[in-house]
Amino acid sequence: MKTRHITPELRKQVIDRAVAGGSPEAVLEPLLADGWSEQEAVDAVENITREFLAEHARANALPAPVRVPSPVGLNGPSVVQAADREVQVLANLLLPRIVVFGSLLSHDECDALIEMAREHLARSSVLNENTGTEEIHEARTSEGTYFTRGANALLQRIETRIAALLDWPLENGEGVQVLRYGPGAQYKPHYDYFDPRGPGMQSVLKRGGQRVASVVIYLNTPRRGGATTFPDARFEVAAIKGNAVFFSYDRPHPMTKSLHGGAPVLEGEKWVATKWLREAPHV
Ligand code: PD2
Ligand code: ZN
Repeated sequence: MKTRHITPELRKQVIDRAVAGGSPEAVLEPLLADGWSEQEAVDAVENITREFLAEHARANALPAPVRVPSPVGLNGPSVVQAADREVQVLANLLLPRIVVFGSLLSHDECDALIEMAREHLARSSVLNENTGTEEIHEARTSEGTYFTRGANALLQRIETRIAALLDWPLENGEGVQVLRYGPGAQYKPHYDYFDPRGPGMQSVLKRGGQRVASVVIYLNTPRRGGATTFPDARFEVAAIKGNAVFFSYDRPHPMTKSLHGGAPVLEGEKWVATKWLREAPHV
């Protein structure tokens, strides 16, 4: 779409009004008074605010925000159609951005994923951001395995469903990781994005850019413990078979408040499937 050229003076008027907290009408007014159509003015204000936020972020040494999956708005539908399945929206938080989904997978699908993963489990590793290599670490005491995207019909169906639910391209998803936490096992609070300053990160980022969102799907209901915690929000999501927690982070920075962990399993075991979404196609 071709956008109409804006003079620096008009641009400044729009920014000043937006920064002063003006209403949408007040922010559009200088453009409308200059003879712009409403659609031209709305498009221009969107562009100006995006550029202004990016400039502000650069000036304050913050990474600029990027687009992230945004599955549901506030007070929207309680049930959404995600390709072949109806999924419930159980909770919705803006900061950190979290959506809790009910019944993303059927119980049979959960059982099938566990059986697929069981024979391939190995102690989970953590990415060393200095070297870019995976290492065993006491912060993550689960066992897990990773399936390439589209590895079989079940994964294809689940990945298609998640892509529809999040309205995010299937190709931008990493493969599914299945984790098993035995009694006492946990995943201490961490961020899922990659620290772009890490010297080993360039090769990771080359394959689809940053991670921008995560979906953790509960494949069973542990008898006690094993919630997914968000310490900055003092919030936790109970692990219930078939349900899932989605969270997004629009830049690799703690200001997203996306710090999260898997609390220790106190009784029984806990199985999850994690899907990470990248900015661009993950190869
Ligand atoms: O198992 C969890 O609840 C959990 C918590 C934090 C999983 C992950 N992170 C992850 O797979 O990144
Ligand atoms: Zn995580």
